[in-house]
Amino acid sequence: MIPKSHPRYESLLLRDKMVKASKEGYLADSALIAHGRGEAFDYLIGEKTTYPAKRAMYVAVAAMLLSDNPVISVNGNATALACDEIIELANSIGAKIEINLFYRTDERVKIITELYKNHGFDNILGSLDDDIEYLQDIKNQRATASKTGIYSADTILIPLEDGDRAEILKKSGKRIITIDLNPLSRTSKMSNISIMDNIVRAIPFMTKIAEDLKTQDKQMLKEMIYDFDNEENLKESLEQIRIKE
Ligand code: PTJ
Repeated sequence: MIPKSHPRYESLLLRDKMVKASKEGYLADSALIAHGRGEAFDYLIGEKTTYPAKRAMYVAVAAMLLSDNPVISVNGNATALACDEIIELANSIGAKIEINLFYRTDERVKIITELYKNHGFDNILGSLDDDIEYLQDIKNQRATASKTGIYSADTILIPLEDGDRAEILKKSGKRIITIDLNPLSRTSKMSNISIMDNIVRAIPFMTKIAEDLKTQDKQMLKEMIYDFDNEENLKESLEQIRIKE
């Protein structure tokens, strides 16, 4: 039990969630290492959502709202940290949720499927019973995609993704949005919209943005997307990382 008075309470709470998920058997072996890398970047931005991240989130939500088939791709880490919040965002923007694992095993897929169902999201894609296709005909586990989900999606949100998988998804011609605390990662660099923020802050904020943007004129959303320059925004994101005492 972590005392609320602990100065690193929020951060320890997230570690606790990760450890619990690891014990439940649905995290990749390297999930805690990935989490640690994220923590380090979060520390350097003061564990706060930055202005460039907010700008990217507005554009990301606009893109998802204008899409015909938006999908949120979830892996072990994203599920451990933000399962309920992801469900809320998906419901708010009318997106599908698909399990898409870098280190895919049937056992992990089974546990994550049950988890989303138990949290009230029944139509989870990428489960063991789903109709699976291979993106760009690459016959490896990393290229698997649900026929009605990622395979036919026009916009995909891929939080905490490995660069290799992100590349496969990007090459398949879809609009890629990422949430990644590392603005230098391959995933951040190759995505169309990169949100440098912690998933636990970003997803609930995006749900709030969705409630606002849903009432706005579609032309305005299109202009927001048109005016956005991801490379420029990533540069600004990088400038938020400062080593101060
Ligand atoms: O569940 P699987 O099999 O799909 O595997 C998931 C991991 C995350 C282990 C796998 O995709 C992987 O190895 O990813 P990488 O290459 O370590 O990339 C993860 C990225 O997420 C890194 O750039 C981290 O900085 C970033 N990250 C970690 N925690 C957070 C984060 N970004 C946002 N919020 C976080 N909480």
